[in-house]
Amino acid sequence: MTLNIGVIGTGMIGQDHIRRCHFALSGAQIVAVNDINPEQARKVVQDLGIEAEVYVSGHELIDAANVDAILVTSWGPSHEEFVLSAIRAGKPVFCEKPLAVTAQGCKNIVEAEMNHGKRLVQVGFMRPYDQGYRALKAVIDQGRIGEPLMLHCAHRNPTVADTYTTEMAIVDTLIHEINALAWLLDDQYVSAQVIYPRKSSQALAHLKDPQIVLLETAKGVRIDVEVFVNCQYGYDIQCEVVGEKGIARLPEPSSVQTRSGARLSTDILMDWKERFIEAYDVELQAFINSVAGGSVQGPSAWDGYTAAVTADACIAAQRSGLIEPIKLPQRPAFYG
Ligand code: NAD
Ligand code: ISE
Repeated sequence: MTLNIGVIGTGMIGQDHIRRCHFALSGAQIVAVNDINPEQARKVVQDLGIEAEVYVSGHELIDAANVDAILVTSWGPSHEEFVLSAIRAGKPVFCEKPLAVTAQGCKNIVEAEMNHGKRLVQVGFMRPYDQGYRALKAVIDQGRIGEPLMLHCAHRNPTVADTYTTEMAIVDTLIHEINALAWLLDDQYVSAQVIYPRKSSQALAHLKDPQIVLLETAKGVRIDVEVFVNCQYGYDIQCEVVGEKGIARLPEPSSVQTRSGARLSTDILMDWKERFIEAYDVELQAFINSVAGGSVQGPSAWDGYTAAVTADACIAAQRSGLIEPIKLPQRPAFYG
């Protein structure tokens, strides 16, 4: 059976997910799209050559009889209303990060889903689907480096848009580490601190860049994440786990090594879409398969909620300069 998907938000990642669900993955097709800018939605449908109906309202798309499942790839502030609407319609929904822009918004979704009585929501945290992160987790889980003690991580973008703010370093960028590192360590955060190194001259006046976020976990692991979104040289994700008996590093993306002109070199990717292209494929194929199998799995609304609570503490730490506590509520049995 083919899953009929409706997509809300036809910007950068919306277009990429439409292409992958319709052409690259199996078991699904895109039958409906919506964007607050309908011209853009029409153009995307035309450019990709797909036969999808363009809806002027995201809510009408959700309620359409031929739409079995929804992808929410619109701007973050609109996610909550569309996910709640999908839950009301009883339809599975894959929502790009962030699940909602406030912890309360995520909580509203958790409560609606629990009231519905069955999981419907998967959040677009793709790093747990990345081969490199999975291999790193296997090394940790097999005890090959002993108990993890410290993590040194970096999330670097070459540049960002002028609209990118100091808080977005947390809610747009660090949010991936917040989710992935808790999963990697099977641990949860208890405190956060943010410190600001010397500011890069490449960053706009309003933006503090780079930033170092220090997280502490319940087991006492100390994590430093450098968020540097004007690093110029590439899109670079680093993660080194220091254990009691050894060190494990996230593998670099595979790339041809060249020896030429007295240099040994490999290219560094510039685009996040390329860096995690396989992980996006695997996460969305998993969503399609789990919907077909009758139960949504993968990163849950609860994971979206706890990431938002952690992000709130990081933003408080950005503003206070202090170590801020992170109080995560008990995971309900509903979320396993
Ligand atoms: P974008 O600005 O390129 O696209 C967003 C689209 O949503 C735009 O076309 C906009 O017109 C549309 N939109 C906004 N409000 C809407 C509404 N109320 N109803 C319908 N459409 C609306 O942004 P993007 O880079 O594609 O990001 C979209 C979302 O995906 C963001 O939440 C972002 O954080 C997330 N994202 C996730 C990843 C990842 O690695 N998982 C990567 C990029 C973006
Ligand atoms: C973007 O919004 C993402 O989610 C990418 O995965 C991320 O790494 C990038 O830095 C963000 O801008």
